[in-house]
Amino acid sequence: MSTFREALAGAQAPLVGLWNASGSAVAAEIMAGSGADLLLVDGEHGPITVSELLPILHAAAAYPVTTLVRVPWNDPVIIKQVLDLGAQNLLVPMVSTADDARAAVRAARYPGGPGEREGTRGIGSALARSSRWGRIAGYVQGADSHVSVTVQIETADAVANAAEIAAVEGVDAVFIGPTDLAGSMGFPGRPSEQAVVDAVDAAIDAVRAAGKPVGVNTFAEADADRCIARGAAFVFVAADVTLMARGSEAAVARLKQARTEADSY
Ligand code: 3PY
Ligand code: MG
Repeated sequence: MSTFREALAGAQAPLVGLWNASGSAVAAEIMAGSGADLLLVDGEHGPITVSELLPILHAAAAYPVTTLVRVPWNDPVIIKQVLDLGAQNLLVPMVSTADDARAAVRAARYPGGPGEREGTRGIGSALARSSRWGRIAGYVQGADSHVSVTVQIETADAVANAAEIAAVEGVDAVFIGPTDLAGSMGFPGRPSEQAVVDAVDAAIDAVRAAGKPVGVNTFAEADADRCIARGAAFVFVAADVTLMARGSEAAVARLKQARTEADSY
C-alpha cells in the first residue's frame, strides 16, 4: 500500500486524521470508514501491544485511509517489530535532536545503503507480514519505498532544533505534539498558553522552511484552523476514546439534568 509520504505528496488539501487510542479493531474500522485521510494507532499512550496491533491493521486495510502507528518510544527493537508486523508508517515520539531523528531513521532501514542510508533494522522479512512472508519480491532491497518515518516534536529543545530535525534525510514529515510541549515548557495540561501556541507556530515555520511536511495535533477546531492557515499539511482532530467519552456524556446529560431538576421540586 502507498505510504504516508506518498499520501502527503499527492494531497490537494491538508490531510485530516483520527486517533485509535482504544486498541479496539472495531473502533479502528469505524474510524477508517469515516472519510478521514489518516488513522493513527497509538502504541504510546494506548494499551496496544505489538500483537494487538495486527487486528487493527487488518481492520483499517479495507478502507482508503493511510494508517500510521505511533511506537511507544524511539526504540529500534519496537520499531523492528512494528515494521515486521506490516505497519508502514511510523510515528516516533519525543524526538528532540537531529541525532534522535537519525536514530529513528536508522532503526526503520535495513543495512546496506550508501552513507547516511545505513540502517540497523534486523532482516527477518521472510518470517514477517511486512513482506507477506516472502511474497513481495525484493522486499528487503525495496523496503524504504514501503516505509515512512514521521518524528514528533514535543519538547522545548525539539522546537529549538526543529529545522535540523526536519532536515534529516529519511525524515518524511514532522508532527508537533502540543500537550507534551506544554509540559516541557512548564505548563503541564495547558497547551493553550500563548507561549505554547507561539512555540507550535515557530515549529511549523521551521519545518516548512526545511521543506518537509508538518502536522499538528489539534483537537480544538480553532487550533486546526490556525495550524492549517499557517501551512500544516496534516492535522489530527479527534480520538476514538475522546469521541466516545464526550459523546456518551452528552447522550445522558440532558435527561440526567432534567431528572435532577425534577427531583429538586
Ligand atoms: C502531544 O500533544 O504531546 C502528542 O503527543 C500528540 O497529541
Ligand atoms: Mg506527546
